[in-house]
Amino acid sequence: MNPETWGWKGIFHGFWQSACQEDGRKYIPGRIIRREYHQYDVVIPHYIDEKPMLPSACTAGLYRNLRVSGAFAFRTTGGADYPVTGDWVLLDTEEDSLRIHRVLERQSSLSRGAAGDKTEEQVLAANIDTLLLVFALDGGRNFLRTFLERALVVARSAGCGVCIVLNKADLADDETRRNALATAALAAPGSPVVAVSAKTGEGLEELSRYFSAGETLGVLGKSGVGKSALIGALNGVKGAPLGVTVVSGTHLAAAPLAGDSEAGLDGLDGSGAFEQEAAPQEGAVLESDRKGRHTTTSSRLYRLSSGLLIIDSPGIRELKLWADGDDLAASFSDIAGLADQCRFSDCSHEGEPGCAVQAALASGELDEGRYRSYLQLKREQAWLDRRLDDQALRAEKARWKQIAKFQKSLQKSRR
Ligand SMILES: Nc1nc2c(ncn2[C@@H]2O[C@H](COP(=O)(O)OP(=O)(O)OP(=O)(O)O)[C@@H](O)[C@H]2O)c(=O)[nH]1
Ligand SMILES: [Mg+2]
Ligand SMILES: [Zn+2]
Repeated sequence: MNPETWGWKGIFHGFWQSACQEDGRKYIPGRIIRREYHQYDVVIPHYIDEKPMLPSACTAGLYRNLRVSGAFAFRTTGGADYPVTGDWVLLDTEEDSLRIHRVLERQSSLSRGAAGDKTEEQVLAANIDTLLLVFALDGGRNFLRTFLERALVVARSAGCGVCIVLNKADLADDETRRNALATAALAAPGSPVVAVSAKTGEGLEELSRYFSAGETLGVLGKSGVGKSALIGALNGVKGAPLGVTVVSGTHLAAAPLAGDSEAGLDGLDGSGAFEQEAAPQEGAVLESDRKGRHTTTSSRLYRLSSGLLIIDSPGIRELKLWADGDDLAASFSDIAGLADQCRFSDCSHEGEPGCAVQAALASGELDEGRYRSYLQLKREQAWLDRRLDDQALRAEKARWKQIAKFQKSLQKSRR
């Protein structure tokens, strides 16, 4: 089982080697597959070509409930620095237990503004190649254009690709389906949009054709739209054996659960490294209808039988923007293109003379609803920029105050 099967890329290899050199340690790389508060489940893949990098005491496998090292906790400033599901981390022993010493630079990070008054980044998952924006065509509020537009800005800011999935197509009539597909295509020009049903399997083959083994997918959507059911169903596509490769079992900190054998890591041989999870399975669609809701409570990385990696995440109620002006402009490239033609370069498009956006609205070229979403998101984004500037200013002031204090105490001691 080589590391690529867990999403390892050349760029991480470079980060790993320079970190080892910098710190003079033989770090072991691993991927976070689950986080529970400050405990992490980490997969250490087998490094065929890098055997000497693995200390002999450590074997490939799944390690549960690891923590960050003391030095890591000391160095970090904010919550966003801590590992999340999908992160590649560097491990080393500390006081006889395996600890996380570093997080390798994220190639993408799915973030939103944290809940509450603090303006802070909350990272939901990392190193996602393509994010599935999942909606349900069940007639309720599970497919809203405004939410899709917001999610697209968030995905853009995350730095990953996007695929729009309209689930529960089995519950939608032809017209609902057509309208939804058209709305999604308008909001996300260029991104794939697929109507599927985790229940009947419709559209799943088309969806899986967009991805290949070793790629990491994420899901983003409201609770109950069928994210977990979709993952279970994708795992069963094309007659592949059912069952998701994951963990369950005892809390064994820093103890290898798998032998050093290649087969041990995949877990499909039942070696004990991985067990089949009851949660998302193809049967979950019918199962949970009977037994009540199986709502997902923490993000978790699954390795499907096809070799595709997917991070299942809890449903989100609120998606506060964590993005900059460029992310917004990229998601609304049609409006950004018009804005370039406005008479004033700082045009707010809310009634100035010579405004190309207003002209496009009047001619019907630009959709009114899309325009309103844009204004709303732009206001929110500008507010975020101001808050971050304020915070940076306050931090800078505090730093100078500290320096002044230090100088004063120096002068005192010299007297
Ligand atoms: N009819 C129909 N029902 C579905 C489909 N997909 C999922 N469901 C049902 O929708 C409900 C919610 O599915 P989940 O997969 O738990 O939804 P989720 O998005 O993971 O929800 P959270 O984990 O709470 O975020 C379950 O009762 C599923 O059986 C589908 O394609 N068609
Ligand atoms: Mg779920
Ligand atoms: Zn304008």
